[in-house]
Amino acid sequence: MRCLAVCHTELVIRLLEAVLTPNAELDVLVESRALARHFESSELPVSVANPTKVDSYVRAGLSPVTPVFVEDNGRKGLRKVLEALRGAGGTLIYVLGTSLADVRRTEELRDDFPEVTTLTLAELMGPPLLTELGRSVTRQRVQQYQRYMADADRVLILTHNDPDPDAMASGLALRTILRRTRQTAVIGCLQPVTRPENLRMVKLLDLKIETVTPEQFKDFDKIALVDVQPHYFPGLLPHVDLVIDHHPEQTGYNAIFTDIRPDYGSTCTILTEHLRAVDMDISERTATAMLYAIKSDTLFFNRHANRADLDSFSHLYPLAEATMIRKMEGAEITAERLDYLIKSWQQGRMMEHVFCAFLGEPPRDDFIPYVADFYLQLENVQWTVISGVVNDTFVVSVRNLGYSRNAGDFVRRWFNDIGSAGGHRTMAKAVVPLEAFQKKFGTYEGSRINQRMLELVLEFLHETRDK
Ligand SMILES: [Mn+2]
Repeated sequence: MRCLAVCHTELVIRLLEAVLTPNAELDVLVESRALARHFESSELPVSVANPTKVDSYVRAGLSPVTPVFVEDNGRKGLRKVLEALRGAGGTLIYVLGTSLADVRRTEELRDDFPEVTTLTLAELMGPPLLTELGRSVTRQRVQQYQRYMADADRVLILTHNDPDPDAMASGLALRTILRRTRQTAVIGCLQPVTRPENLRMVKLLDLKIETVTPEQFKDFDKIALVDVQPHYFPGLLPHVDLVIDHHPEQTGYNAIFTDIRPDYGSTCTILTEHLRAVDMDISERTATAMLYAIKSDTLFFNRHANRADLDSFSHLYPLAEATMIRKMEGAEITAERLDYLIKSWQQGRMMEHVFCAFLGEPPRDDFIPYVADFYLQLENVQWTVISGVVNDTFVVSVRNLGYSRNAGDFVRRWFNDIGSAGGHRTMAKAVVPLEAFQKKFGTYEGSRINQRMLELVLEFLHETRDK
């Protein structure tokens, strides 16, 4: 491809040469003889011509498929240059400005020259420059905590209970950044992994996630939290050195270093940036875990994800083992989950597009959201409300298709006063001590609990419809 540039400054000519000439031929047209002389010894063909004359472009061999870059030097002549280019048959015209004032001026010409594309050096250079600057800030921060943790004998990387892929992969990533081994940096939690797909990840990647007790915290010289913040462990942590998390920022704790970014889809995204900032090699196993974590925490970019998540994903992708991720994702339906799907289908109730079922006392609470997600896929179902009792706690998961009332409002409406209740428009959860549930709703018998839940949803939906 051949390109033509109409320029006034050496910098812009050199810039275009550096960017374009590996792939394209570049001819440069300048008005000033003095400027042309700067390129006498270079291989770049720079010729002197009047850029406001049609003839100049005809002689330069301009065709409708030649991209033309016009440097806007802020002088009045731009309109004449564009008219001459058009007169010579040019159609692929890019005006290159340096300032916002240039953009405004070119925009005034837009009505007369709709075919012209406006670019500024600021927007061309800005994104990579800002990324680089951001990386330097991150680099400083990472180097600080690397130094601070360096002389500790043993570090505890603590995650939330029942660690999910993001928590576990963040542990691996942080261990890499701290240049430590399994022995000198323990990834730990108070309650171990239970969900089948997470256990599968542990097995396939040979992860060692240790269950620790609060009494053991003092055996570690330094404690780092990933994918969780100290308020999750009220009164249990003697001190916290480092917190890296993407959940909403909590107050009321002291940590030496924190990096909390609630607008990120996963903690692994933050840690990918840390690893990149200090040019750390990421092993295939760690990259695989982190890629899987970003995928699962963002529901493959279906839930809260931003540019940084996409960027980290594409950085990790070539480093990870794709077949391993397919294995980790594996079959979602296990025999025991199928039991609960069948049970809820036989005992559940469907009314006004709401599917409501009580699972009794499942051995783990993940059966409840699983069943709620599953039945939302069923034809004609718009809401699912699935409940069960786990360790004397009444747990309810609510899902809807997103175009009706807010699921979070529903659980807060009925359960906020007796337990914890919260969530978003399409998914919400409430966890209530069984005793408190019975006291407020006066029942604990399977089919009646379910009947009561169905009444609560319908009442909620009707009261909002009447408003
Ligand atoms: Mn997470």
